[in-house]
Amino acid sequence: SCSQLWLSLNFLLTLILNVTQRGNAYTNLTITEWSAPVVWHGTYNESVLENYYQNHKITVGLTVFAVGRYLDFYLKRFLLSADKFFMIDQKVIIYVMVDNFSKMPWIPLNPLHTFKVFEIKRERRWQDISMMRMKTIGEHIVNHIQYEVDFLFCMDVDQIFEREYGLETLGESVAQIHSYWYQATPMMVPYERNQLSQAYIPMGKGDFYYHAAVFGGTPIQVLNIARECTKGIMNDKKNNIEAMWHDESHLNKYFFLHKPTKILSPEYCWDFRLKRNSDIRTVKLSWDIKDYDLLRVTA
Ligand code: 2GW
Ligand code: MN
Repeated sequence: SCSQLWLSLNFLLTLILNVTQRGNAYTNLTITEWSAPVVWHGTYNESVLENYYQNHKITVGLTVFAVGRYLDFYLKRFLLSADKFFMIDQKVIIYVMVDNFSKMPWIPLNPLHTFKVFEIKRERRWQDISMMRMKTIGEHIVNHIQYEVDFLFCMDVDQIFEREYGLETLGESVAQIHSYWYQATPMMVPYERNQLSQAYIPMGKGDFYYHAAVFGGTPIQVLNIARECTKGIMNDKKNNIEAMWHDESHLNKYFFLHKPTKILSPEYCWDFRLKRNSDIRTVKLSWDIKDYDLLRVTA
């Protein structure tokens, strides 16, 4: 009958939605199965955090790479916004890795914030520019960063801080939910599916799809992330394989095996081209514009 058909259609639809989308109950998930907080705007108390850190002085590090056209186009905007919104009132060291020291934009910084600028060699392929960041981050943590900061973030340069990005984001190991996939179930997300790749995650497994544009933690944890990802990338190279989303695929594999202790909501790395629903209350960091024609021609 008609109503039976309607019921089974309804059932089918619910089934499809359950497989492809995290239901509404999950969109504002504030704690994971392994009891890690998922930080959304409004889930933390700023004055409690500020009081605590008043008596526990810390320094926060931030690595950013700007090579080739990304140095001309993105770095200055990233740094200006970081100085304004990243860990206001905390000591910050921004580790800037550039391929041309003379192009460094020396913007004036808040007195608690400093730069350390390093010249790195430019990889020929853009995929390698992105992936080899993991190797460089690891080397710098071993050589000096571990003695200089209590927490470290590693970020893409093609983004802009929009609002206060503060103490609520600090943790042992911190992962960023990718804004494109925050409502998707693990079945749907673009994990690496080639079984021969070190980044392989079996269909249906996994927790969230994490964005490699932001990750962090204590220097020792970030060192472990960087080392494991570098190992995976190098092993794949040896076997002539490249994971679909490069370092991001390997980062997702890492956080699949070693669950992050804190997760940041898509408000912490939002793409304004996406339709914003009521989940996204305050955007703290947003994707800068991407003009592939302009940026990727010589990469
Ligand atoms: C990258 C791709 C194509 C052409 C150039 C570049 C490029 C990247 C470059 O010429 N110079 C440069 O400094 N980079 C650095 O690598 C820069 O810090 C940039 O933010 C980062 C990652 O490249 P990006 O931002 O163009 O990649 P997305 O935004 O597509 O990022 C995701 O996927 C990447 C792997 O494909 C990474 O995992 C990245 O962390 C993800 O956010
Ligand atoms: Mn990016």
